[in-house]
Amino acid sequence: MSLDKPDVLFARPLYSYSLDEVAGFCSAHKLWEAEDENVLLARIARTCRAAVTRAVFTEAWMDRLPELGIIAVCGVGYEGVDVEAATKRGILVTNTPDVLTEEVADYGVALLLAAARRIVAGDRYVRQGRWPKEGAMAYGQRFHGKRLGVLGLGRIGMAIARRCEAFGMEIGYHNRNQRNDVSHSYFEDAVALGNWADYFIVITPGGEGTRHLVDAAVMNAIGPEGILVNVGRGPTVDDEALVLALREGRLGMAALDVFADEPNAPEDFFALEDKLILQPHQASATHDTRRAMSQLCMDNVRAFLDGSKPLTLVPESE
Ligand code: A2R
Repeated sequence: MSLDKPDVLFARPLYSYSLDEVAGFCSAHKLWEAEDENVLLARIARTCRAAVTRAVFTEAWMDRLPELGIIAVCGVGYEGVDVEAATKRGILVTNTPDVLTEEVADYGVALLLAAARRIVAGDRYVRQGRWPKEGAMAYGQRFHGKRLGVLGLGRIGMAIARRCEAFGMEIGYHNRNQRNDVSHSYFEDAVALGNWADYFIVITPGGEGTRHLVDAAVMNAIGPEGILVNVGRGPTVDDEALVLALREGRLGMAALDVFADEPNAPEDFFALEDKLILQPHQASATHDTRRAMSQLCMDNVRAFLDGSKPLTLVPESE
């Protein structure tokens, strides 16, 4: 420990510029830079009460840090931290909800619009010199006025729905629980929602509860004119089923910002140029929002170290 600064373990970097800006109050120990992870963990075992990560924090790390009292996740999804295991050890878990909601919603709508109106395909068409040779590009699909199915009508899902209502779209959704504060149509499962919807956006959390929730049956339900967008978590969509559904024309188009094995995307996706838009997980990636996420993450750490209740505990830690 440095003289007056508390030790904090950073399992993963915060977003690049932000460590000095938001973590100046602590003595930062960067696990990803350590020559030997075990040596670093042993050195701070008696003094480290707080840890920061972007997604994953293993039980092995928890075991190596017996004084740990908080794991602060920089992001809204925290399926990479076993909260039950943390709670058993008396460790609180926080995430960074709300500060990224509007950003992710903007991006989700942008992907849907880009797919429907063939904006990425259009860029390629001009660059490849196809316009003068082949004439007008194949038409896209109307966006405004369509039916949008939202899988996961939570904070971000609601922000997407608000935007799409402004486009004159009708909103339907599926959650495990029907909301009593909205008038949007509720569907009992993802297939029923897919059958109703023209376009379908996935914004559920990750973890076992949502793994392959969007399978071949849901893709068939969305249909040959339909568009599937995933801005939630990669494993929620069954990749192999998606490749087949797009190849066979059972699903019209898809746009993905998240993947099961990031930063790798399945090679089978690459050949599906005109039917599939691929993005490197950047729905919350603006300077403003990444700074706000980093700040909130460190505000949680600071509150804990000051003896106060962290600002945004995950529900299971409350
Ligand atoms: O199921 P409910 O009633 O708890 O509603 C939540 C829904 N949800 C699900 N819907 C269907 N099947 C499931 N197995 C399932 N699990 C959860 O997803 C809720 O409406 C929504 C999640 O909303 P929030 O908790 O408000 O999260 P937020 O901030 O909108 O972020 C969603 C996800 C993150 O977890 C990251 O993975 C990603 O967006 O960035």
